[in-house]
Amino acid sequence: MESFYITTAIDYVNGSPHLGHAYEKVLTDVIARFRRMMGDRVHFLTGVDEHGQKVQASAKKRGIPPQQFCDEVSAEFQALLPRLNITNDDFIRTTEERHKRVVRSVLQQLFDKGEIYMAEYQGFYSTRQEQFLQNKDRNADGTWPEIFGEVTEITEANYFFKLRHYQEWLVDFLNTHEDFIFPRYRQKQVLEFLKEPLNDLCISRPKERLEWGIPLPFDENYVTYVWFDALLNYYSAVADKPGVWPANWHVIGKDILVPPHAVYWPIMLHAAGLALPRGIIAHGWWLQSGSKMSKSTGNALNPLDLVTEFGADAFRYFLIREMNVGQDSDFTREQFLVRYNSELANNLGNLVNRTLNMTTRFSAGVLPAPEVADELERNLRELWDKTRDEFVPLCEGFQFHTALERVMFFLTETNAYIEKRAPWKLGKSAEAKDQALLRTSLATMAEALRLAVAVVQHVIPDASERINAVLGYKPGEIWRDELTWGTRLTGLKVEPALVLFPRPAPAEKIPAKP
Ligand code: ME8
Repeated sequence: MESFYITTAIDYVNGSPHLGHAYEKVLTDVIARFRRMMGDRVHFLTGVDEHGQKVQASAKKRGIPPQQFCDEVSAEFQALLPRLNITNDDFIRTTEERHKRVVRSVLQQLFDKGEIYMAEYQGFYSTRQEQFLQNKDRNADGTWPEIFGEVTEITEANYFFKLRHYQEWLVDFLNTHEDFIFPRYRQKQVLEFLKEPLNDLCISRPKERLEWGIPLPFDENYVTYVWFDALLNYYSAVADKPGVWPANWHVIGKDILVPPHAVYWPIMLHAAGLALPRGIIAHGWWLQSGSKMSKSTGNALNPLDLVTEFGADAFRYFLIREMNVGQDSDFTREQFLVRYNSELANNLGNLVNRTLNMTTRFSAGVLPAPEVADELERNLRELWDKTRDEFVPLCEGFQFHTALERVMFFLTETNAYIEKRAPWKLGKSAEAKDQALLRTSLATMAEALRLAVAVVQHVIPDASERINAVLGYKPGEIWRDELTWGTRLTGLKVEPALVLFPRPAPAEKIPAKP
């Protein structure tokens, strides 16, 4: 059994979770569930990033101590996970003792090795990104890009980590590990960034400016820079779990790839003598009318509203079906409703209804054995084989949107098969040949449904479980064995009905134009 360790970014707790945060959890969960289906021993970590200036400022604004503030907001992030049906094995908070202990021990080790030194720093700082800036980060007209928010100039004595010393090593590493970053074109952007000499990384903040952080073990007048603290969560959460580190994939958004995850993190690990992860998945942004959904811009959607309205499965399905991992997508309610109606309610929902209805009506609720293999049955079976053969490599390559598209096509064709066979007509005939075809059509639609469920269960786990339950079916232990067209359902007693994706009220189908 292969060990598979996957993480999400840890969210800042200076605001409530939004759709972008929810997407990252869902995407990571879909990968984790898929790897479990493939037989891996999965460890899935998510959590929250609780230190730093932003959190300190947000707590101050509310007039409460930072720890109390963190407790409140972290609870909100944590509560989101079961609502989204996320199967994380662990949830880390950077204010936890287990994390602080590891951060301090890594810092001490790097300090003892001479990788950290003290110097005077003069430069620009973005609080929104918790990042020091260089002149090359400016726009052509000298202003700072919007993403950095307010930028201030500071001068202070601080501790620095020898990033520059490892620049060549990192370039070599990336050149010899061409698929370290997914999608691959982002790796080129990192190499582009590394063409300029790196500055050493300032890893401390004087306590008088920022109190809310992990004190440096070798100088208690300073706290640890929030990124140095945060990145180490991936390791601190499993430091005492043998055989889990290194991570397979860190799932993050493209905004935090360069420099934190693609430059600081590999160098930190290498300098500390720790193994590097297999790679980093950098997903795109959910946009609203073309701009990034975020806490700071105030256009963030509350994911729970959609979950309450449509259920976790529909929400998960939309996010995974709509977004090509790595690229941006615009979120619109119209598009959500289009996919909900045409793919979930119509395609999948109809097949479920027809299978249950017709089996109840024509076969006393018991799934018959197939008896005939005419062209229509053979074609559908061939389409399944093709769908299945494409499915695994697509999911292994994180092309879940295409994998779902193929499954939807298979469902469309299954519904078309039902139209062509028209069991409701066959049911009126007393001829033996028609009765055999009727039984065959019932067995065929049920088997197609069982197979489709087997390959969407990582995306819509609740619906999948409920469909198997109404078919009276309990899938076997080995997922891959489930993917062969066969007669596993013969003789099972089905339930008469199941409402999976109720349609939204008609008035809601066509959103009013503003
Ligand atoms: O960056 N669409 O936290 P964060 C898609 N604490 N993803 C989005 C998004 C959007 N509109 N907005 C944010 C941090 N995200 C740090 C991470 S990791 C050691 C420390 C993603 O709360 C974002 O790209 O600002 C990131 O991966 C995650 O949400 C947390 O963002």
